[in-house]
Amino acid sequence: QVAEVSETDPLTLSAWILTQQHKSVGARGRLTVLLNAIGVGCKFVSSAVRRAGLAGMMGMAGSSNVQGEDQKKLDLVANEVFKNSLRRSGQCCILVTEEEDEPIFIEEPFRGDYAVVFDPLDGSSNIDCGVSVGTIFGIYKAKNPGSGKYTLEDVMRPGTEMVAAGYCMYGSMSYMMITTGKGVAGFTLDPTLGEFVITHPNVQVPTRGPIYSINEGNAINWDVATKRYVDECKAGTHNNGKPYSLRYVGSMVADVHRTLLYGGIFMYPADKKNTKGKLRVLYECFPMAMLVEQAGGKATTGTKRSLETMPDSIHDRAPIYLGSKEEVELIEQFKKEA
Ligand code: AHM
Ligand code: MG
Repeated sequence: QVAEVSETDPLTLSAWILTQQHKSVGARGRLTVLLNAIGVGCKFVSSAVRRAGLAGMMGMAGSSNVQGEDQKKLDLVANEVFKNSLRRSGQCCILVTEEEDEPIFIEEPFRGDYAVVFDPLDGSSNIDCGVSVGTIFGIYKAKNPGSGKYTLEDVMRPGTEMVAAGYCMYGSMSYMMITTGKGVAGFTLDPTLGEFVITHPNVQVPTRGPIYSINEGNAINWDVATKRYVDECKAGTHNNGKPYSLRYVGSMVADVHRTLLYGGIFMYPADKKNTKGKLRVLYECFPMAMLVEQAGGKATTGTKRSLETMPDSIHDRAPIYLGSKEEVELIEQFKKEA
């Protein structure tokens, strides 16, 4: 899956986005501008994440530094960065961010035809200890482009209508995975160039993978199908008696990133306490489900394809099981049998 990077001719994210645009008949380059704005936001956040400990940005919201300036927590900084970059791109009409209760309607002259849903810094419990966090985003095209009329209905839509989605993981390196509905491409931020260069031109999630990823601390509240699946992972029932490995970072971006590359399954089920699970439909489940499907994997709520969920509010939640096709199909089968 990994491509060699040419030292003298690296394919950068911006160049790749342009080539995608050239493939779409009638494209006017607006999505290109928007995706570039997201790329810039990710670079900014990547650099902020790397400096966070030194710059005193760790968990310090509300406190002030020696100059008496207010210091912001990294997730609030990331939110401001993306809001500004998206607004300035001139391509957005509505933004939905995990950090804000209300949707943001972009005013003229900055308004455009795309609605962007995002989690600027996901995995907040991992920020202060330096473990991987990430940005997740999904993009819809407004229902009536060019009309100047934009409503909440432009974002309250199933994930099948997203035109692009992706995430950036701020880990040992910063990785960007992106789809515009024609497969998944992966980029790695070259810190010396300050550019994302293509390293995974065509990501394919393996059809099986002996890794399961779930917060097992919630096991007491799981449903029958989830319990059965995890028990069978441990027993190696579907792996010639060899038990699966458990890997759980607690940052969705990191857990999904590993699942895309190594295969296996990532689960955040509904349980007795959280009857809709934890993860947010619009800016956590949908973008990841679109990426996984575009990479040949599957994503389900347990009873239906994740992307076909209709969110009932912008911060709605849904259970999710995603990853290798055959692992997800086992869960679907167990749900039916339960
Ligand atoms: P956050 O948006 O508050 O960071 O929460 C989302 C995160 C996901 O990244 C991760 O998959 C999940 O919460 C972990 O939850 P838990 O700590 O319950 O296992
Ligand atoms: Mg989140």
